[in-house]
Amino acid sequence: MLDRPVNDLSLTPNVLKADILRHLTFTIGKDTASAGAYDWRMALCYTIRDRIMEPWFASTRRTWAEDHKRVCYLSMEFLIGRILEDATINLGLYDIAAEAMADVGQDIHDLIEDEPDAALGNGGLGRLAACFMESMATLGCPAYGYGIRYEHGLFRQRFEGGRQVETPEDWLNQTHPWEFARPESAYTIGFKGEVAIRDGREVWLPGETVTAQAHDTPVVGWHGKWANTLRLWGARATTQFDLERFNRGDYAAAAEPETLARTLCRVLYPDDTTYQGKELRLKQEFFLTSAALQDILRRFLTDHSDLRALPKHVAIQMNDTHPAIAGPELIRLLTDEHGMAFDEALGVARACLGYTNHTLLPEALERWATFTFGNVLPRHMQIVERIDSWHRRAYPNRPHFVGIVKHQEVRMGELAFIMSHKVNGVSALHTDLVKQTLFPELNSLHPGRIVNQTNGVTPRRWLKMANRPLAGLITDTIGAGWEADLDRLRELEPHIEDAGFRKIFGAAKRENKVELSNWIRAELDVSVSPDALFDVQIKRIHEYKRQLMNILETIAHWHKVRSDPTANWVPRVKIFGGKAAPGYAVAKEIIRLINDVGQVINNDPLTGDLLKVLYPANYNVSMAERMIPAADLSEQISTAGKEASGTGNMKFMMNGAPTIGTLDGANVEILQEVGAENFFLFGMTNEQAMKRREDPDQSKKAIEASQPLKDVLQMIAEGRFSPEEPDRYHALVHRVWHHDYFLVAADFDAYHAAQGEVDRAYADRDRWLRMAAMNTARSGFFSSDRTIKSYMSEVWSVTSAL
Ligand code: F58
Repeated sequence: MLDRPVNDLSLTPNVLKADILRHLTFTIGKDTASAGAYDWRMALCYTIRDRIMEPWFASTRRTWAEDHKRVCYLSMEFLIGRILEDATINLGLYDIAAEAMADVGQDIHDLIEDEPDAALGNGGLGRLAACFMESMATLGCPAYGYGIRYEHGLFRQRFEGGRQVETPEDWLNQTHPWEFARPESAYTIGFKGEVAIRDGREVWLPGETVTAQAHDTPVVGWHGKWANTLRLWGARATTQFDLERFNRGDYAAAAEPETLARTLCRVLYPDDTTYQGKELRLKQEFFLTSAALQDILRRFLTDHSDLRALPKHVAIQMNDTHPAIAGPELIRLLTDEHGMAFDEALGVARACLGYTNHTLLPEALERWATFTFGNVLPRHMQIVERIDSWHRRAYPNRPHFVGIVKHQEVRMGELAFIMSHKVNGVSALHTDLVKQTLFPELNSLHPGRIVNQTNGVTPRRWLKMANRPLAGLITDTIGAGWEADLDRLRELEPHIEDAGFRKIFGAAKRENKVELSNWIRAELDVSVSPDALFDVQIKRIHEYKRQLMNILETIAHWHKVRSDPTANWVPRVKIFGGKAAPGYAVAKEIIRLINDVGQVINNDPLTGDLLKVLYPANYNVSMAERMIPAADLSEQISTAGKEASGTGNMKFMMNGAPTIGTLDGANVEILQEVGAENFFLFGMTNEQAMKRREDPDQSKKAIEASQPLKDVLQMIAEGRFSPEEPDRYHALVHRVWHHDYFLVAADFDAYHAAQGEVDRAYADRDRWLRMAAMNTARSGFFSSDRTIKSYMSEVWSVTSAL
């Protein structure tokens, strides 16, 4: 019943309540007298999940009945966050569910808050995959997301003496109520071993195997019209438990196969500092990819026989290079297991595959030592070499340095590029840089292959769900329907001229700020005024994102306020959030500095409420949902040319927070949409940055020329923020003076000046409200529905099944 209206009129709170009570009794095994929040939440989740089944089955049936082309999105990360509230809202059941819960004495808010985040990702790349899943479901684009069911998602962060401490995330300690285990969907995944010749053909004889087993989570779109599947692979031992060895007392050896299986799905790698020696990571990547491809072929062969037709039916998207082994693995399956000729298999694979690049940072581009690669995947090493020589023969005039295997390394970027029919960047600027700097030779050999697909975010989660007050105002002003047609936000524009509208817009923001202030008081024991300017930088901690520049500027501001505390300062609350990769020492030093600075500033009676620095630990999707609607100012201050796109920037914009930012990633397009008068632009362009780096003394010169920055660095070097260990930050200060690749010093004054402009704009309430509302009104372009529609037509050649 795909055209069932979302507000199924026969559905009343009483009907839902009966379902909840039934689940409480028969699924959870608790009675109402002893049920706690966890039990009630589970009962509610199962009740909501029940309602997804019909659209889910109907979607699957229709896809197969119409033999509809489908998208398979391969990603090492899906940063889903919580599911309950999102699914309930998409099904149009929120109000009914809230009433049903109230009827049994439970507050739905508390239950929503009780759900742990599914933190199966590091940052933007993983969250993008989650937004894409939701948009594909909303648009009726038949799709499977393929990922890994990590036992521990991204680590949990806490601060000890201001330092990041990592502990394992244990989201699977509780039952995950949204998934269905599919023990029958299992595939054998091999590693290592050798390649033998049998009947004149290569045969891979793996030395180790594990079994990949599917766990399916339905992803329901807006109004419950369509639901797709997120299929996450868990691992189990292929070989039977070795009872003989166990009985001999050799317990460790008996458990070896289980250990390999457990290790594979244990943790998500949060590291982009280096890829050296990460055999396990390579195994994880192959595990995901091989399981997904075997699944894709098995499904295809259930009702087709000619594998040459695969590209007509399946588009496979590689989310970054992590699943780039898909090229050689698909060729291996088609040739070794299904008897296709190599050249034909290569053509089929390339017609199916697409590759999205998410970074220009050379250290984050995967390369595997041929020794490691050949050891873990000996058959694939041969295939990679064959692809390389095929490409060499097909393009004899190519520059000699274009190749997949070079300097005893397998370059996954080049492999992904050569094995794809389309390669895309994630913002207009990034795509240009992918063409010019990352793959210039491949781009000229394959003109037209690189296309741009500017990222987007789902407005259902990031506006409708996260920001009730603003979503309510939007519906009251322009009517319902904008949630799935975000360009309609433009209809708000004429209303911005209306003082009454601006007032309600301001009140909605304030409501969110009051809520965040209450949370901050409860979590951090700090009082902040909701009338202060909430200035927010939340993202992975990385040098290129320049949280360091933010905290240095905060110190400069503090210094200024102290010198004249009675002047008419705009009170500011500086909010940071984010995790550093455990092996990334410099990022961890920045975290510690922010916390140390916060300690001093927050306890300074002279500045009092005029400035606070907050850094709640363990930033995740749920924390973002709390902070973004309450933000006044969005910090997007990366060194130009380094942030591929950014997606947080889009979420802030949608929620009416103007950006202070550089000409980097999607900031460029945000600026274009919202206009210079509604954006605080500062800093060097990518070209200027590249030129600037040619001068080895550039940072020294910038510091010498900036009294505020000089003072700030002096204060840090003297131990003003680390009195118990005055030289704690000597190395950090030294780096800013002498090895400032990310141009913190060179951009500092421009940033400081832009922050002054922010203060002036905020002090004029009316001006600020216009800017803020304009940001929301012009954010329609950044819906992931737009992005997905564009992938569907330009990359995947898939149409909607709705
Ligand atoms: C992010 N990449 C980009 N990588 O940094 C961001 O500009 C972009 O908006 C986003 O992708 C979506 O396109 C990103 O999040 C990672 O998290 C790495 C994954 C592999 C391990 C190291 C981090």
